[in-house]
Amino acid sequence: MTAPWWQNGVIYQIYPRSFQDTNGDGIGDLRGIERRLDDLVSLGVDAIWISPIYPSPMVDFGYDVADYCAIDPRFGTLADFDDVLMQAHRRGLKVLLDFVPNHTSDQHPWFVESRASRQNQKRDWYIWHDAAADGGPPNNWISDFGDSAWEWDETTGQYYYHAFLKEQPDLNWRHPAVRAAMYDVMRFWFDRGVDGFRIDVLWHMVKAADFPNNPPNPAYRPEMGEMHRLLQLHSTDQPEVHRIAAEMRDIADGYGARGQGERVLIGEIYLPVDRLMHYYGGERPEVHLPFNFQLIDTPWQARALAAVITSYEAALPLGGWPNWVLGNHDRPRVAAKRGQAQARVAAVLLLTLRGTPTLYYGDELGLSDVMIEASQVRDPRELREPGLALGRDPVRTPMPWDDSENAGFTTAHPWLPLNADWPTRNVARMSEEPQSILTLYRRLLALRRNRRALSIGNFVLLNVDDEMLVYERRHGSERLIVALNLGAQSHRLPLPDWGRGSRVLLSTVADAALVEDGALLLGSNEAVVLEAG
Ligand code: TEU
Ligand code: CA
Repeated sequence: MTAPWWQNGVIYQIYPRSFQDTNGDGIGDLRGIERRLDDLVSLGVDAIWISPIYPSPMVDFGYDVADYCAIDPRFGTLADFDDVLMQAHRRGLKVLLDFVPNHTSDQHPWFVESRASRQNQKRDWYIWHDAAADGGPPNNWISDFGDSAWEWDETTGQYYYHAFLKEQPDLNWRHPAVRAAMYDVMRFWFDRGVDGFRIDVLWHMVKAADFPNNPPNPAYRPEMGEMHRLLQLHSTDQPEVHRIAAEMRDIADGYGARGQGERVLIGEIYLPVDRLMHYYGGERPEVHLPFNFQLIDTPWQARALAAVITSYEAALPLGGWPNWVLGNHDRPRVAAKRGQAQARVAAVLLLTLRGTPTLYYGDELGLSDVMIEASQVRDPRELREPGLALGRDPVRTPMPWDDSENAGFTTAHPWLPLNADWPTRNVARMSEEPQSILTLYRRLLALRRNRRALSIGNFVLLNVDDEMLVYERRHGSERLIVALNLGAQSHRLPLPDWGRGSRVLLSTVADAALVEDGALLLGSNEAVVLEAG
């Protein structure tokens, strides 16, 4: 039996504003993505996920959607999108869109209607509530971007709920008409040929019906950001969300069942593993891949990583397919957190663990967080709670393609500054360098494509100590050993009997790893993939 594409493939996240500009406005666009498809094929990924491209006031850079079934003119037209889709498919690449169902823009016609009067037929499409007895907000819920999650509406004399910005009112998913309208949106894109969706804040979509106060978070420290003052016990992860996820899955599965290609759903869910697992579904299947963000936050130590991997593997429900993420457009980049040497080790980890990896654009260059001057800040998260390093601009900077003007990203002034080292840290240059992290990513992706042990094989933890993490990936007679050195000391690791004669397929460090007398000699900050035989 062959595994479906979303199990053995690798997903690549594109932040479209920052990928490739083609019309000289300093903002990436769909034609830019189309122009770079061959680069993605040569990198070796299988699918692209494009962050939102729908018409939007861009208060949250597209996560405030004003029309779910169109393309923002800054990114192009629906025809441009169809071209991207066709050109991607011609190259064997799948295309995933970002679906933002929890909230719309306050400029969406639905919300314009909803706020027009209490009698409007779309009133209940959003979450309206009377003031508390003292005239204040209905409860203590805090927006993820700080401050009360309730906004007073003068015209109609009620508060509306927004888990994010006040310009992002939450939809009322308990309303059947909302569900029906949003399911039609999914069909609109599926009918055009889209291969799946990454679903924004899936765990936020349903709130406790009686809106009780959230309890205080005992672990809260101010530098975490105000949202963490409370535990989001009643505002997120409610039991009713699972029915919605199952209904979405039904829609996706309908296409596969009709022989129109398997469509995938990926849920953006920040929850502890035990809660996360529920989103695979119970009696009814839910999302194929509930995003697993643990590699982003786990301390970069061998024992901590081993614990995360084994506990996640153990928690997976029967038939649940794992997935791993090292970075995205909201979180610090892996190179910034772990340093350049360990960013290479992280690449090996991401691409040799069991489960679908999602790669964040630029991480294949070892791109780090870019310092943004106060005057250049664009992210509302930073603007609302400045100075806590919560801003996301540093990880959303333009892709450096070559050493021409503005790194080949744009002929205009880029919307965010480029990484200062772009004259050398760029795709063209690093493609020529046999030791670059980009070359490492290419080789890893090629290896993963050629070795089923890596894409769909079993995972067995072989060894863990203070600095070394060693595991086996096995498929049939194909047995690979992956050894990571998370530290700066070199190590000598005796290999299991079956692996004594292993040869090195790939290393993060030139000519360092060695198999000698049945032991592996691993250099400082080195990760290797060995093949037994
Ligand atoms: O992110 C949800 C989310 O959990 C993060 O916003 C998180 O709260 C924040 O980044 C903490 O650092 C999704 C999108 O990925 C994000 O870009 C949007 O701003 C948000 O939803 C609202 O749509
Ligand atoms: Ca542009």
